Amino acid sequence: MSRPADPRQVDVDGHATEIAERGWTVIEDAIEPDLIEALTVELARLERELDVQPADNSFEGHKTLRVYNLLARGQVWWQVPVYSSVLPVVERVLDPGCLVSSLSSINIGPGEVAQPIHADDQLIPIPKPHPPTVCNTMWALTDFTEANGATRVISGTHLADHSPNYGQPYESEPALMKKGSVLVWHGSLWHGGGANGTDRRRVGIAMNYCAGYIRQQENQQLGIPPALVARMPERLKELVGYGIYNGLIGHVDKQLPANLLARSEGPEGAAAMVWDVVG
Ligand SMILES: O=C(O)CCC(=O)C(=O)O
Repeated sequence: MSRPADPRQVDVDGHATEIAERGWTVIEDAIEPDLIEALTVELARLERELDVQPADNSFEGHKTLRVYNLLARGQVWWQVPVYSSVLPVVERVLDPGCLVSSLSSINIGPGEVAQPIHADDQLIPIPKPHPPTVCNTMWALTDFTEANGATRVISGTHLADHSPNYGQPYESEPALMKKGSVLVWHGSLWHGGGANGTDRRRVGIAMNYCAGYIRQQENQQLGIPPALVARMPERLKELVGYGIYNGLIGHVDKQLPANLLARSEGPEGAAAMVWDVVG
């Protein structure tokens, strides 16, 4: 396993403030080069072996390859949700009870057009603006340039009282990143993948998180075989949804879901629900 970038180098407060104020931030040089290399090789293998083809719709793209449910597709991906130079920023934006919402790749091919501007939380029917219920990240496995389709963002829109109209053109700017950097944004931020006018692919890993009290976008409990989850480190088990939020949400007969997994290494016995604590 690769060693994560030194989390002490990451200004968690500064990044969280930037997200609160403009809706997005870039953590530069966040990913260790050997992990970038491992993810790049593994993604290429998956795309080949799964014979991944573009979905051919305006949202997922016409020349874009996406592989979903990556945590079920190899242990190299298990390093991503818990990565120590990124997760603390997400925990500051949501809270430490946050969950993996989805983990997928977005490989934008030459000639791809821009994705419609959207907000990742726009299907959640609660009035806006609201505190972040979603916090998403894009790991740059290649440089992200204006020419090759860097994610386009519209600063400040996470504070708007509505979501964008799908398909309407908006003025936006590219979130430029060097390979190895990570873009983090508030789920209400208006954004979209850029057009790729180059002859090279723009490859990113979309590591998306949500608050511990809302539903995950990809169903992690069904999508990842429980026997596989049982082998995950405890923090990753919590992040995929086998913990309980605020001492209550997600329990099974007052037990931690992680305890009910086959071969779980978690503590045995019933967990203290919030009911027990309040007396
Ligand atoms: O590929 C990108 O840069 C952004 C993609 C995105 O926002 C999405 O698919 O929801």
